[in-house]
Amino acid sequence: MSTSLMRLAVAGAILATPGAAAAHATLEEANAKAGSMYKAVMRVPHGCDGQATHTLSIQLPNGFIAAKPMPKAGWDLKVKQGPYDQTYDYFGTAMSEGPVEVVWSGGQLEDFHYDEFVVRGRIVDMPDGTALAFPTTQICADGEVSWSELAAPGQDPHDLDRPAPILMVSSSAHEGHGGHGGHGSSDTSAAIPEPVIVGDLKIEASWTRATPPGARVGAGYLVITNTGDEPDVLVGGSAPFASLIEIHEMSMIDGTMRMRPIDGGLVIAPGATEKLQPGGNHVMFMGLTEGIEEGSPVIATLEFERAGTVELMFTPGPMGGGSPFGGDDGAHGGGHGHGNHSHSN
Ligand SMILES: [Cu+2]
Repeated sequence: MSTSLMRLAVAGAILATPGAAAAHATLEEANAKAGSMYKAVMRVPHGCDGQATHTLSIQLPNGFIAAKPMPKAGWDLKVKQGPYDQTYDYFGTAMSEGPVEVVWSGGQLEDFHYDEFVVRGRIVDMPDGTALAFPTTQICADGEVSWSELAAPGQDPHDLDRPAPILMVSSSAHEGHGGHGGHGSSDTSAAIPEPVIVGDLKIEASWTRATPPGARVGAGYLVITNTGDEPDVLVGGSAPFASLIEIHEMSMIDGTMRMRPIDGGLVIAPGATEKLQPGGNHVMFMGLTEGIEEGSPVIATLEFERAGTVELMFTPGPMGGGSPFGGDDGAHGGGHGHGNHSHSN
């Protein structure tokens, strides 16, 4: 049927029926902990519109690293390698690339059959409540079904015709203190530096992450409050340990979270507090000329359109870990440390 492709191109309007909701490709276990191994079992309940599926591909999200697919009898297995969104620490090894897509082909999943496709990998540390999409495509003789739609902000995922299978990641930080063990920093959280005031801006809790050997990029996180009546814009900065500073945002591109420079910089509206944190907006230290080590704070200069430049100390947390100040963003109330003024270093 040569019309199948055209029908697919106009998507759900034609094919969506209430009954179809039960037949989505889904993950058997849709919840996992950050910092754990996760076995993604993709459940595929049928072929495409009457035809058998001969090829199935799963795109692996950022933050799901060192993935290994399970071979299936009767199917050829191919793993596509590619760059990760950042350099991750994998048990002491810097990992900046790896499997990004798995393709099983040459099989025969009949429309009236059900099958499962398995990939195991590591979920890196990420903020509580992060949604990881595993866009999945079934290819048949005359067309394909792509489970790759993502809910826009405020949209109910149930309204999607072809939703991408989603894994919800919860943070082990919510289990209380010391959940990570090993690096020993959880019960000796670094003192939060005094807020730095520059113009109408109050800047708090600036931190970074220790980088694995050979890493070329690092990220900076901080909380900026605009106490004035005019908007200000974080446009960039400079640092002696990096060749360039960019201000990045995260956005969904082709079903994966990717980071990219924010056009024109990050606006801090009057009265607003902007939290730059893992999984969201961040300061990107590009072209690291030296690694960032836990216990050795680094100094960088940030530049704001109105407030001008400000020198900040970024306290490194553990490699791939959370804020050295304890909380998700380090900006929880009270208990500011002494003798750790950002501007005096
Ligand atoms: Cu970035």
